[in-house]
Amino acid sequence: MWSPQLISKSIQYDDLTTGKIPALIIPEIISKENCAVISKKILNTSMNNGTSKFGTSLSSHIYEKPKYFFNAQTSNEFFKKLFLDYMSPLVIMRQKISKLFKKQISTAIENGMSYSDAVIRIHSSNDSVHLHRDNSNFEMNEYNVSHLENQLSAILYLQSPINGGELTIFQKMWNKKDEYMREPEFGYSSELVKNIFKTKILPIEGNMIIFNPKFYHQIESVVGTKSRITLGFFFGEISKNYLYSWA
Ligand SMILES: O=C(O)CCC(=O)C(=O)O
Repeated sequence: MWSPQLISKSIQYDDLTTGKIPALIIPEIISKENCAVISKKILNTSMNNGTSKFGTSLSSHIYEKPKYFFNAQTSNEFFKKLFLDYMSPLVIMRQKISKLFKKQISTAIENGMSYSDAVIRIHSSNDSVHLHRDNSNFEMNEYNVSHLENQLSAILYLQSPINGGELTIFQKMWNKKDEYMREPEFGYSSELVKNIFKTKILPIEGNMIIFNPKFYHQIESVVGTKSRITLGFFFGEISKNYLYSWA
């Protein structure tokens, strides 16, 4: 059965990159109490500046490389300040990944400039994310990270919604020929995954998941007044023992 696996000694990096398993769940890497404190801080900041996304992402700077690195600097500073008062969830995520795969991990550097560390996303009632994939090696080849081998995605759930907001992963990897099914704005036609086996992951606060972003995936509609908050980044192999991450 193709279903998300809980962390265990037998899980290998390749199990995710080859698609043998859809995702890995590492439960409670930070406590629910810490999740609540961090989420409160994020929501307060979000209310003040009216944004539902914090942090610079490569996908919104595909053709603006200098601007991406400039914004990444500001956003990395912002995260340092945001997580100043307690053990940074970003640091904890990296430590877990490093221990799990026995590889070092740090944010990618290109020409002496740092990539963006991470992105926080807030999804409120009725928000959903359409079918998409996030492998960067097709349209982002101006950036060195797009050439990294075996790219994966790490997401930490900081706040669970009352209901909904599941991550659905379809057992189908992106292929260049799927581009004709691309929807003009964002993502792909749901026709692409009609009759394709799928699995769902509940966004449980404190849990980190690792999955292969080449698999088509979508976020189901959030139900209720509590928003769904995540912290995420991508990573790939710069060598067999070293991972570079970016957002
Ligand atoms: O938030 C999640 O569960 C998955 C994240 C996702 O789909 C994305 O970052 O593209």
